[in-house]
Amino acid sequence: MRFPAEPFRIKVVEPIRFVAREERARLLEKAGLNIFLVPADSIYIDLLTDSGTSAMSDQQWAGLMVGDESYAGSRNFYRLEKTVRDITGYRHVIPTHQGRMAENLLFSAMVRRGQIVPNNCHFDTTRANVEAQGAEALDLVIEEGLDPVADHPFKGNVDVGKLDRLLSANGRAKVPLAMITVTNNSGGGQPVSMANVRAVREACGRYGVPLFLDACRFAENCWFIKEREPGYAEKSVREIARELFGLADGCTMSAKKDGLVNIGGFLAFNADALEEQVVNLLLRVEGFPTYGGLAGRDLEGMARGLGEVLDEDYLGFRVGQVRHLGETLDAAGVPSVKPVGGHAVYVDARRFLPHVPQAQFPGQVLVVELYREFGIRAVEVGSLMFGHKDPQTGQDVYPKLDLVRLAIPRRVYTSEHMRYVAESVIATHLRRESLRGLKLEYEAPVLRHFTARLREFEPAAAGT
Ligand code: P70
Repeated sequence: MRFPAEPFRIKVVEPIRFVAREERARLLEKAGLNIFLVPADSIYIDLLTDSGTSAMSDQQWAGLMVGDESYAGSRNFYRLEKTVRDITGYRHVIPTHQGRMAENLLFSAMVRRGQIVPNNCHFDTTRANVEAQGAEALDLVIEEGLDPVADHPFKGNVDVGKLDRLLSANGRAKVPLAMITVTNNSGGGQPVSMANVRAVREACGRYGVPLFLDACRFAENCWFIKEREPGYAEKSVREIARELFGLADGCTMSAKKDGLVNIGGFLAFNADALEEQVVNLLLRVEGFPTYGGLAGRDLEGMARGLGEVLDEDYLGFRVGQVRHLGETLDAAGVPSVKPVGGHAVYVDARRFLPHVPQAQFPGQVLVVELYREFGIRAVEVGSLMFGHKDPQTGQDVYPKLDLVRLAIPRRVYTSEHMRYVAESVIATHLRRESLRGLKLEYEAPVLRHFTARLREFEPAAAGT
């Protein structure tokens, strides 16, 4: 259960506040028990997301001072372009302000009404951008990827048999591109093997369908390939990344994850014909192609971050820190998705709180408790986020799993912070039977988890 110590030391500190329990309880009440509505400076350890929350290095901060804010032809763009070309091998590099804009540009250019885009699992914004074109976003992850306790080294893999059947039944006219998300965030941050990406490439190749990677967490995925896939232990993560990107025709990237920056992203690909369409759209909605909605200094931070994320001492520490949290919880009997993914530990709230039915949001119960008692912010990925009424029958529909994600920001928290998180979750688990379900008081028609308001059941009414 050991992992490498931090391969960095701390030069700048940012104080975090541990507000009193009564204050936390008051803020929660005011927020309608919705953690998205609690001000961040009243949170002690914030595990809401690993996106845009990384600590930049001294080299990245120094890079901000050499930002060239010219409207066109900024030197930082050329550095970013070279960095992305070196890592991916793709010819065209289009910066964007974050990942979802890269998705928007790609799907606007390539996807039409009535078409189907397969993926292992679409992330929410990817799905929304596919659906905005009037197309279907289809998830084809392997069976094991949907089972929280199945032990498989690459639970993010695509079911190639299903993909092949989809492609042979529909062909390129109906499937304009295929995607693979590395690592598979919606499936628990699980990696995809090189062999699987190669098999997907071959299936797509047979039907002339281009393949794109949703590459937000590509470095973490490559680290898992090095650790787990036969034949890769002696290869550098940089070599593995080059091979991985080489199997696809392009990628979308939210650099807020493995770009180690607080804002930024890009779309990269080989096809010359795609460039013209994408640039024309970019000019209308995002900016000139040498800045793509970002300042020159942001481009420099991204170029430097993309280099740093491939450092193997960093990756060993990073993936080790997340795994250690997962294994500590596991050893204490806290149920979670296994094996631990690259960026987060997902606690299984249905098994944690078997006495709280899905209609009473077990995941959110745990989220509320972790903040009220310990000042920790996690995020519910379950009945509150995905539950809805069936438009035909009017019945409530719940997702298979109610998970609580503890996403670990990169280079931000120390091992002592992680020990505090583990002890808090374990203490909550020990008194789990005293936790009560929640009731929705307000829900918006779409993406209700962001604005929902909830209330606790009175003790006498619990379970009814
Ligand atoms: C997360 C964030 C973003 C993301 C992703 C994949 C695989 C694209 C994007 C979009 C979003 C989030 C969720 C809950 C709370 C806060 C933030 N994922 N593809 O934490 O990228 O945000 O840059 O447009 O995971 O998982 P972008």
